[in-house]
Amino acid sequence: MQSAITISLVEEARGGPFVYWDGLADGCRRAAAAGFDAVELFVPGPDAVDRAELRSLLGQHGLKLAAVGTGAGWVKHKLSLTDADADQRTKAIAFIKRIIDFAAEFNAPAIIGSMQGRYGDGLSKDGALGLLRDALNELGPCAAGKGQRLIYEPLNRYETNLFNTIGAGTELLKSLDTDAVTLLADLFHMHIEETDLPAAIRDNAASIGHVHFVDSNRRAAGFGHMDHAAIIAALKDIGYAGYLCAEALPLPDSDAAATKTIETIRRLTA
Ligand code: LER
Ligand code: MN
Repeated sequence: MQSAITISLVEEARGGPFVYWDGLADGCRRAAAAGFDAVELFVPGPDAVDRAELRSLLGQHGLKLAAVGTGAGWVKHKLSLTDADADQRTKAIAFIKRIIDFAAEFNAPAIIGSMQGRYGDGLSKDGALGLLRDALNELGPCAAGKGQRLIYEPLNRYETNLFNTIGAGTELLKSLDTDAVTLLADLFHMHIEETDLPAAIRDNAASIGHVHFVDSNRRAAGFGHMDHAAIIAALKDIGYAGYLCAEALPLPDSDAAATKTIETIRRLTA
């Protein structure tokens, strides 16, 4: 397992669960100093990051790019894959395709979280689920064409009413025509929705492609009451070799959140 930490470049998301907020250079420097293997970026859009600058910063600090989040499509532009309006859905798909391409230039996958949307507002549950499947069936092959998977993130009930558990996410993957989509197990969402986190990991072993490694209160792993030892034991059991990425609130500050995360990862993966 490898470690990663989030950098948000989206001003509108301030207050959200990302560790670094002060730009790419600052985030990369601090991530490397704290000992992380990689960074995960939350970008305002596909052209917001200067490719040459990112390549240079990753090289200079010996970091990899773990993944790129697409959530700004929702936060900034209110784009969703399950919008009742077809033009809005077309724009949402185009936005994600361009982030898939950007991330793939750095050998990283894109993540679909809040851009999945929700049903209601003119759409039935079945209608929304059908639209989400159609979108993933279109976007999965785009990612595969670039040598990547596409990461789909089940969210807790307060953020979506589509898929809330890893088991439901696995059923979604099975219903797709593409095998390029994999699941993001975000421990905070799982803490709200799952009956038993280690069991959910073991039961859905083949579906899990990325982990948001965080605590029960969305603070860094070690600052809440989650049993990370049992979770890491389950991830070891399934042979998980992907990232443990800190998508956590910068509390009491970014550096303390980073240090607590890396201590927890090292203690439990040693
Ligand atoms: C995105 O990764 C996520 O988990 C959201 O709940 C954060 O806004
Ligand atoms: Mn997450």
